[in-house]
Amino acid sequence: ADELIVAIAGNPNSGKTSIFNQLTGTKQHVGNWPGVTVEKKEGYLNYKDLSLKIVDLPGIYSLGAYSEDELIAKDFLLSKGTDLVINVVDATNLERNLYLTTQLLEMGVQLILVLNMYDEVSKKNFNIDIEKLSDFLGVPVVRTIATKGKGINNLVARAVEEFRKDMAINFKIDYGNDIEREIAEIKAILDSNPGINRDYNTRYLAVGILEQDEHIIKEIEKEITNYSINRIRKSLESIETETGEESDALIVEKKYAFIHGLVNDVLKFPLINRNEIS
Ligand code: BGO
Repeated sequence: ADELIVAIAGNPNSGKTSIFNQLTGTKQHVGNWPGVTVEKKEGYLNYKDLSLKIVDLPGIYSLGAYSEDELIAKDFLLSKGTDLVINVVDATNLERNLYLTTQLLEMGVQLILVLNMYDEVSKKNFNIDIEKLSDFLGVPVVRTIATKGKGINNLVARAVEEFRKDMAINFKIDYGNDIEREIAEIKAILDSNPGINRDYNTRYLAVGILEQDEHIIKEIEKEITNYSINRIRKSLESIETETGEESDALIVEKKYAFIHGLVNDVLKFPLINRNEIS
């Protein structure tokens, strides 16, 4: 039978471990990520004719290059070994948790969004329009209460369904004219460079360069000519002269603005429906 590689990604304390345990039960294996002492948990789950291998990534707030955990998660996802990402978020804290989600979507991975801790949402007397959220992001959204095992069967069914669709993720944040021009310029340089792996989403890499992600920049510098590197540097400088701001600050600002707008649109007060989860 086919084996599906499923990675669980999410912020610390979003309930990743609880979801992982619900999915894999006792079929778990704990080791280390290669070369580091960070714990790597893997587990298995059978669903219909499929065998799912579940890999629990370290808990992270973003896919930057600032911590070992972020690098582990990013390397694993960029290595293209993953068929699907289960992105667990704390539903009571959407605004903070969706930052990682937007980065995963920009990377272009197949993803299912899990709004965990939904019992807390109900208690806090608000509701989330999951259809709207799903439409905005272009991915399925499910609700869970991991500690009670609620929503887990539905999560598995929807995850497998999503994998079978094999749809291209076409998520884009509009960063505004100045930045979009430079993204296009850098993307064109990367696209025309034979050293850049064809599997990579070059828009994601271009945004990463503008975010001044050291890890992405270092990897790309290995693969492209000095001439191209200089053109990319020029691109970065021209944003900074035109806007008077650092490109990474601009990108982060735009991401937060996008998420803020999105969260405002999908949060509902007061509670109108009962949040029942099958
Ligand atoms: C403690 N609902 C609620 N209410 N809580 C949840 C849910 C949910 O759907 N899912 C998880 N939790 P992890 P990461 C704890 O450990 O899975 C709880 O970091 C406690 N511990 O039980 O560990 C979960 O892997 C003492 O809470 O998350 C855990 O992503 C008092 O959220 C916490 C209260 O879940 C984090 C809670 C000794």
